Amino acid sequence: SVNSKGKCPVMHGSATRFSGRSNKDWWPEALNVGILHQHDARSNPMDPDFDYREAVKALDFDALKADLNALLTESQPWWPADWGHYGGLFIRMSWHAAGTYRTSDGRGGGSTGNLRFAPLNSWPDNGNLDKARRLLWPIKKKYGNSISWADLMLLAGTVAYENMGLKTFGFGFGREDIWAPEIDVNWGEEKEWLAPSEQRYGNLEEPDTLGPNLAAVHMGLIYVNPEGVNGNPDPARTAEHIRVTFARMAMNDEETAALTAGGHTVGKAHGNGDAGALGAEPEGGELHDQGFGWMNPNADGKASSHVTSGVEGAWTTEPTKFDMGYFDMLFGHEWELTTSPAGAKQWKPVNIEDIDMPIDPDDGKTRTMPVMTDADMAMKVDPKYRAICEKFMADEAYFRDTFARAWFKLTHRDMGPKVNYIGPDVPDEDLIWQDPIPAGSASYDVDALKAKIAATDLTPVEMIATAWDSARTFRGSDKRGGANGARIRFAPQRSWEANEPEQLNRVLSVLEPIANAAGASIADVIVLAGNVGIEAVAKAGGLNVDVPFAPGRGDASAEMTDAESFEPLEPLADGFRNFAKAQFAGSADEMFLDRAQLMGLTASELVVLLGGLRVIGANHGGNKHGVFTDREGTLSTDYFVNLTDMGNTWHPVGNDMYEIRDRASGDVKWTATRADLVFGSNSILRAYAEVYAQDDNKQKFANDFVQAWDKVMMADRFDLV
Ligand code: HEB
Repeated sequence: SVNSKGKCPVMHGSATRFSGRSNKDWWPEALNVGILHQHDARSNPMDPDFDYREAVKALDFDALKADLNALLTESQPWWPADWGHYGGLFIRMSWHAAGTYRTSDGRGGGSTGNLRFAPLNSWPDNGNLDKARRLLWPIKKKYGNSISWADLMLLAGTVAYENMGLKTFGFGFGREDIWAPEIDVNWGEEKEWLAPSEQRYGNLEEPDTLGPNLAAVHMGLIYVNPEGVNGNPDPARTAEHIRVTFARMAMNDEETAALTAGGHTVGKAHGNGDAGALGAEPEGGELHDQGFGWMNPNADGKASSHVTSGVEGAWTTEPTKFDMGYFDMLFGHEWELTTSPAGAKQWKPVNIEDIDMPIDPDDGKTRTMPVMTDADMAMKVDPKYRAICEKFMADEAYFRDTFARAWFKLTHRDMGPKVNYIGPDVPDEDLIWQDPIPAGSASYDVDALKAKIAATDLTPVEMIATAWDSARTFRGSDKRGGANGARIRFAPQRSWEANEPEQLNRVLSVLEPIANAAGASIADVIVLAGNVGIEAVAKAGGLNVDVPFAPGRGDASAEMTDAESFEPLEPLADGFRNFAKAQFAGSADEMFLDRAQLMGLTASELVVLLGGLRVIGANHGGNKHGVFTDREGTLSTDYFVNLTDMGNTWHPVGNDMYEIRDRASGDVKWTATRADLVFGSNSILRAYAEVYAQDDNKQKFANDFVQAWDKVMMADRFDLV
């Protein structure tokens, strides 16, 4: 084993393979500040000026698609294709790449190429998808930097569908690869693959009690257990779990039924053998396995010997065609429980005509038994899914269109606005889940507008807070939210407690007429007013700053806004404004870090912004926690100077609140929350706080603050890149 020190002649002076005990082992409660510093220039092998979005524009799209189409039917001896066609396998890869997306935090999804890395490359549910990537490798190799793995993995399934007879809704390129697994995604707490579902539900009988941010019923699964809840077949119960897990991926009942039916219209399940005999998953394999996992010692070079999920069989009579065969099979037969050769619980038809049976994947002749998983049976047994399937059966064109749209949404949901899609197959139609924003004017007089804003009776804090609230919803995970579109004017954002609705109404009532008169968008004016506020408070501190501004944001309308889909973007806490909607015991600092990561900030950006916003007085509702200064309203380094001053002492006073007292007199000078004191207690964050407390860094502080502010204001300006 790799941990047997005795065998190794090299002294383990460095932490190469086993690292000894890590800080995380010694201090499991410490914040994982490293989530702010992933995917940096040193892990990325591309040249510093490499821009994937530019590179992919130069791709020969037709040639790539022609090569993919050819590959689909070029069966390789090391992984023979079912019926000589890899379509099903590629589609399952695309679906599993995209299907980790969850609306709650926007994390997961197919836009990063993370299926190449652990844990996803080795999740039990992703069995044999390593084969799909190795099949694609010659194409990746050939087209090189102009096609990312992330794009290729989603394109492969999409081309497969076209090849099998579906008119797809389109395809957008533009997903840039990461080079190491993400460390910010919580995939669950369990210590064992496929641990019983109870471990992630408050109450397994109530599927919405699935843990926050999770969208699968087991550790290591994309959605539900194909054999039933905890492996106990019961389609009605499975249906309830499908509903919750798919909703967490932004899919409604109709999209869910379309995806399940359209997904299993092609391909087959693999369980014709001993699942227990399979070798290690890719990440756990031997050196000489070369990252190839789940080796099947009983493989005899036949497709029909593959073992993946353990479920065995095809769902339709012609599994290499996109047709209505899934419905014919499911609704045209009665089904009974059976067990696959690998021991999986599955359903088989009570009676079936020979001619309706799928043929053997190798010999193309022998008839085989079709299959339904418990999840497929759910489509028939659950009354809502059943009604939807009946509608599909009565109207094939409707089914095809609904499926094509749901597939497009599945594979593009985490790419952000439509301006991020590249290539010839980008559909024209705007879709509500893309959070559409019309282009705004960039040709108005910015300086004149600034002067008008400055002449209003709005205070700097009102302007700064409103700009911040408008921009801070941005999350890099799925590129949603942000100031563009000025959706802060609409439900649900207008009434979020985090946005101080009364103050917001007043600020908007002043800014809206100014925007209209100038021909600028309200979205632009909200940000510009924030900049006016920042320049005012900097000037008050004798600091010289010029806050950059790029006009051209647009204003969305309420009709372009799916209010419900914005609910997960509500800030339940915002450490930058020392706000928490409710008391989340002991976790204000964690929520702060999470928000900073979603906003795409580095640790030093987080620190400089926080310290500046505190002394400006931008706290929610004007609360005074953490306002470590006696000249509130002035941009200064006072927050850091006072945070690090040993003339003070720090005292918990209950409810996660603290007092900062003068060490000599004992007088209370300030109050604070965990979202303040973490910057003095966490050794990494403190190191940055010290930088900004230094006497020589006052101007650096101002510059860095403005730069970080601008980064937040610009985070969603995909229209400019
Ligand atoms: Fe699926 C396959 C389950 C959904 C697509 N799936 C499969 C399998 C299973 C399942 C178990 C088998 C695997 C092997 O190989 O063995 N799914 C499932 C579930 C669900 C699903 C439970 C939930 C409901 N799918 C889905 C979706 C899609 C799909 C949504 C798309 C859209 N799948 C699929 C495919 C396949 C599968 C295509 C085939 C693969 C091959 O052929 O290889």
